[in-house]
Amino acid sequence: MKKTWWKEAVVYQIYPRSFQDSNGDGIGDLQGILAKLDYLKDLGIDVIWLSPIYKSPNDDNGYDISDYYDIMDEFGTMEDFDRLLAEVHNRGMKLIMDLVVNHTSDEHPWFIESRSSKDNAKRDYYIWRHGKEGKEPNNWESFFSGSVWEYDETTDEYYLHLFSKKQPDLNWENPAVIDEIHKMVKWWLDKGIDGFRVDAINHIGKADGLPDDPHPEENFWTVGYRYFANLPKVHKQIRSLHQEVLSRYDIMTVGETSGVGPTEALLYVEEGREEFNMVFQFEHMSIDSGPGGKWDVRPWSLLDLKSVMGKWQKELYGRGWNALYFNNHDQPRAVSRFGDDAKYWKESAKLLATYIHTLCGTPYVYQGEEIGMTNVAFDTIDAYRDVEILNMYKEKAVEQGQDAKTVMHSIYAKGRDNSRTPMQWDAGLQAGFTTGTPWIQVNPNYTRINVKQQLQDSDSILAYYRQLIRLRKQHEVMVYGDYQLILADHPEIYAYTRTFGDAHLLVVLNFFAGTPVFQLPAQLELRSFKLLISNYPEDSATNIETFTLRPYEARVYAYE
Ligand code: TEU
Ligand code: CA
Repeated sequence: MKKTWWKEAVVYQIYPRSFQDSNGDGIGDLQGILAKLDYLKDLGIDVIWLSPIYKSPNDDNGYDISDYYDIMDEFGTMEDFDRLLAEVHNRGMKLIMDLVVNHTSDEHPWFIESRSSKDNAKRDYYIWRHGKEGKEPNNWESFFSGSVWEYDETTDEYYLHLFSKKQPDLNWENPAVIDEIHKMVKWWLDKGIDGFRVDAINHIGKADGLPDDPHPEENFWTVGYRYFANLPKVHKQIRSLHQEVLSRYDIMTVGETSGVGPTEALLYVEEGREEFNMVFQFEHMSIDSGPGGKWDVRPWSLLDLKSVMGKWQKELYGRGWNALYFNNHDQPRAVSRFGDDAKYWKESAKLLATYIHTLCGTPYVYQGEEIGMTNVAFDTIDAYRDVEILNMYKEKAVEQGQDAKTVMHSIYAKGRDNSRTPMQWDAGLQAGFTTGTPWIQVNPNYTRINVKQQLQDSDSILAYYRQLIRLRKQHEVMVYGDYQLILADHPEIYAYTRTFGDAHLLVVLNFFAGTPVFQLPAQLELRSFKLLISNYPEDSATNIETFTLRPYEARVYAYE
């Protein structure tokens, strides 16, 4: 197995809008991030991933770009960025940007020109079609509710947008678009950034002819979705970007590719494919969703998590590489979703972190997860900001007349704003995020959950993350070790070993509030063992053959 820096790294994702405001306008910014670099260095972070900071009208908080070559006004200037990059490098850390090229903002000059007339040079930078019998060109559904088509009066045609109507999809069949993207990516890499997280890249290829989905009544995620997700044609474009640009730099790349299983993911990440180093898959993010998708909230089972993640660990081992995460700006907070953000808040936050950091792959820490930030439940829809939430609420509660309380509960469980409330730095005004009025309300539990309090508590979640990350640097078996599941059928205990040469780890995780008894399988022989980390005080009487686990208890042993 080839050893590289991006396999050994821990990545920290910053959602700049909610991280730290330096000028009191209630919006996070680059100077705010600069002020927190030592905090990240002290945590042990190697790579920082910035969600988009380019010029944007912020319909989707930066994922709608209107100028790839400049910084959005709210976040500061290009000089601020250059200084931030230099200071990140001065601390021995790296910085990767979010590359959003499936679509632009409708306020990008390319789109303004494209929509101006049917015969202008940039018309085919985007995907325009005539209506069909006075309706949209086909029946595909947008991720942000409604049709993927928006009618444009000027030229009496529709343009395609998989996301919001202010995010028109670029036409990746057009060589001029590909040239523009390659040029822009090279420009940023020549500035010295260390790679990219590549947004929604699995959607850049659409089915030839843009055909109707013949079964719109069926499950969107298995039928319609397949007309614009992970089509074979996307690999040609990604490989071209790799060969023409990415391959010329010592960088890391992580593609965002929802809808793939490990076999399909290998088409993106297998060594030799010359596409991405790793991808964010979503299979473990749907174990609590029904056939209706993310808003169809269902209970999840540990056996599902074991089978999904076990597949990824086994199939990519030695062939590709996993990106390991439970949290990001699109997902609800894991401690509320898969842990217990009430009685066993601290224990379960540490348990979930232990899991992500002891699998084989690169762990991603999303801002606030390192202090156990939780979901939020605002009283009214007016407190929410996310375009996906607002569109869904309008479609379900207003237009379809679904029960508003039920819709709000699905937002409380799965809404993206759960992870977009301001970072909780201290128990002071607005959690120390801003001296002004935050663009979105702070989670009221900031007085109890904040960085300042946890920096002073050696038993805090923050201290535990620092310890976990440090362990990773001391034990390469945590990075490169082969994953072997044990106790496969246990409904509460998730246990596995990691092996790399003669280094071994035994990881034992109790994912619930019960007190199950761990039985070491007969085939496992531990001549000697040492507890490396746990979220409980060490039980000195431990008989490694069998011991009772405490609620949400995590133990990691090194053994021979
Ligand atoms: O998310 C894209 C994304 O999540 C889809 O690829 C996925 O298939 C769908 O949501 C179902 O899970 C990225 C960004 O992370 C997100 O914040 C943006 O809103 C979106 O792209 C558009 O840029
Ligand atoms: Ca600001």
